[in-house]
Amino acid sequence: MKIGIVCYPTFGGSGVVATELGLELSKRGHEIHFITYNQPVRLELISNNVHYHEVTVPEYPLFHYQPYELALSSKLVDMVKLHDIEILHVHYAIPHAYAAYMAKKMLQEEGINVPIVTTLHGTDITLVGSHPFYKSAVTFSINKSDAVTTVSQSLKDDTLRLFDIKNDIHVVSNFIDLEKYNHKFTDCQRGMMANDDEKIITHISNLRPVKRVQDVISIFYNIQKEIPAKLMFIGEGPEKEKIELRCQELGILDKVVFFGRSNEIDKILCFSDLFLLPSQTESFGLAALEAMASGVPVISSNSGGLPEVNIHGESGFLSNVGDVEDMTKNAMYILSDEERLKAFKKSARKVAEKFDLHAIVPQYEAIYEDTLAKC
Ligand code: GMT
Repeated sequence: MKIGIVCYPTFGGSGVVATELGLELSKRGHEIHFITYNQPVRLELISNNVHYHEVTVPEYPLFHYQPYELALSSKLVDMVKLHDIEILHVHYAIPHAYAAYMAKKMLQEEGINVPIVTTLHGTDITLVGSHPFYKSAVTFSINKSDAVTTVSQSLKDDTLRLFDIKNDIHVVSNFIDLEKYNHKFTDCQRGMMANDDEKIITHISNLRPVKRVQDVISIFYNIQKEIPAKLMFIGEGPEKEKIELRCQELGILDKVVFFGRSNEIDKILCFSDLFLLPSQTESFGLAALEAMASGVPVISSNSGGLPEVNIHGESGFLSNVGDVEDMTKNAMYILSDEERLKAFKKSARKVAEKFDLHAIVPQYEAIYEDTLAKC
């Protein structure tokens, strides 16, 4: 198939999933066209089956807001015609599903039919999409999609609860390329980051309020009072400065490492002992899955889709949002006994294996085939 993929090209989970999906589909023989405003961060153009088409929005002083949706829908029309793209798969409803629908209508005028598959990723439903300013347009574009998927059962439930949805929603979990995380311990260069007796605790996110990074610091503060430990922060975002200040106030700045945005997440996870994800809401928690695939147990909140990924007592533990005490207790339970830590590492990896991309990518292929046959 010739598939057009629209996504945010950033470090966010939806862009990562869209990119990994496109790359895997290309390995399976499909021709993939990424259409977005920057080259996706995890996209390496190493195959002649993968193409990237940039959407450019010229600055015009008359416009207070530059019309990205318009530029995107125009680009979609042009690329579909130029490359005979058969199906468009848009990741994140806002504004991608809306722009794709406009493109579809324009193409219909020329007798070209291109079905749209929309994958909802989380905040396009829970935080942003359900805002009254966007709700009507989001409802409309979901209902006008030819197929709709969510990355967890929890997100499907939220979508049905928050919007008046007329079409079926397929749950297709996020997935992981397990081979990428098959490192040998000797590759990890743990010694560069910590002493042998120190435990390494990691958090990866875009450091937004929804990630509750202050809870990450509180949990780590409690842990390092009991055992030698270091905290690794990967990501950039609006909470960064507050995090630094709080670490300084608590006198733990020398135990905290800030990596910023990194494309070497697998290398950092390789030497991690525990992953913290105490989010307020999380449709899936791809970062937790990446940690588990690296054999890193997860201490997370039990919000949204996290219980579908982090299995309580197997890959780590779940606690109520904001229950720092319980999260600390669970973290200490795992970290305080070497044999137990080893067992949790092994079982975290085992749980991650259920999300193997080889099992999940064919589910998207089946949806494309059904959608093309139907439309
Ligand atoms: O978590 C973020 O802020 C980024 C966001 C995105 O849209 O890129 O992530 C969402 O999609 C990921 C991939 O499907 C999920 O793993 C994340 O759980 C989800 N984030 C939230 O629901 C907050």
